[in-house]
Amino acid sequence: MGRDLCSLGDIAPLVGQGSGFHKAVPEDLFIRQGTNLETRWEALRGQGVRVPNDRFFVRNHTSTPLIDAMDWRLVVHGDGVARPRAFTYDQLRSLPARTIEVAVECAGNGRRFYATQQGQPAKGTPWGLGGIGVARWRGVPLRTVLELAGLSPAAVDVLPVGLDPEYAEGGVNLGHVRRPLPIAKALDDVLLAYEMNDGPLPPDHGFPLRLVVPGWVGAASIKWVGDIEVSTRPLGSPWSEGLYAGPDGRPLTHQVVKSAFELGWEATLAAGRRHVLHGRSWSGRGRIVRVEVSYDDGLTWRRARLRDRHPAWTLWSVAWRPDAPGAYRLMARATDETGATQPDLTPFDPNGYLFGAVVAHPVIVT
Ligand SMILES: Nc1nc2c(c(=O)[nH]1)N[C@H]1C(S)=C(S)[C@@H](COP(=O)(O)O)O[C@H]1N2
Ligand SMILES: [Mo]
Repeated sequence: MGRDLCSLGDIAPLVGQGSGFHKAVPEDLFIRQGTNLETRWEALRGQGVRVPNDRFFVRNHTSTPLIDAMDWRLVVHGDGVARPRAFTYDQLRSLPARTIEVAVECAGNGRRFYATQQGQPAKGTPWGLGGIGVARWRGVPLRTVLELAGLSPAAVDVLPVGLDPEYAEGGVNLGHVRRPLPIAKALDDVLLAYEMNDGPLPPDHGFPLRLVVPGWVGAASIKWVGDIEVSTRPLGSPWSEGLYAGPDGRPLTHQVVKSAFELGWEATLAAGRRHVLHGRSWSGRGRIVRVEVSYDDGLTWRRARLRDRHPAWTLWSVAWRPDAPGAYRLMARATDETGATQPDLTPFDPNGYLFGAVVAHPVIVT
């Protein structure tokens, strides 16, 4: 596995705030979800397209490792490359760079609504809608690195492995976080990122290097990558079989269409006043073309004004003047360029992945 070149013994997991994060975890920016941090949607109000690093969600299977970039290597090996080799941090940074602005979103984003809206709890982290962020990522195309290692035309799968501690579930050690990527996607638009929002990748987001796999479930975007196996035979891993697989057993790929209001849960609004509400909608399959909003539990819908149609997500706004005090439920429903629209119900998934139904966001009018 090339472990001689990137010894795990050199990596001291750093425990910040007692829970394995490196960044500060202020209550007004994050909701703690075990080893993960969910971004509060009210913390995105007034932000641009990109989510600042200090409020970007974190999904850690274990804890954030602190890695010395100078000791670190990216090892590319396997029967799918003719010239297995190790890259230093500086070598990677000197290769032609690419910059993309795309989302990383957890497959389980919205999981808790299987329970709260559909009455069927799914197992796993009960994310609201804050398991997503958009950043500017800069790095080397995975394709470049594979080609430098002498990629074989017979290669079918690529397996990036994380250097964070091994992950155990139900008493079973599943090893290091890793997930195979089909060669077609690996050669298409996958980035090996060393920068996030114009600075070095922060420890919690994969320093010194992570994959960014556009449009796909976040689990594909392996952080703290130290090793990439290239294979001429299909590869498997717990993160593609069972974990992050659909009810049909196939590894999850694209994300679904979702929408969220930049408002706190049960936010308070004054009656008899005009409010401009803001929100965002996104899809793993392309741009958002339409967003509609309902204030009457889905009886009537009106178009939202699309303010920034960024390919990663669309920022929108709507005006609302609630006349009477009371409890209301705001709904937003988006359609992407493939014609996919958010449904009223998401077919149940016992693992709680890909919840795409319209979310009813409670607000209190006083
Ligand atoms: N090595 C490693 N990579 C990982 C993970 C992890 O725990 N370890 N979590 C994955 C999951 S499930 C998601 S959703 C994204 C989250 O990326 P972020 O923490 O930068 O937001 O990282 C992915 N890459
Ligand atoms: Mo995830």
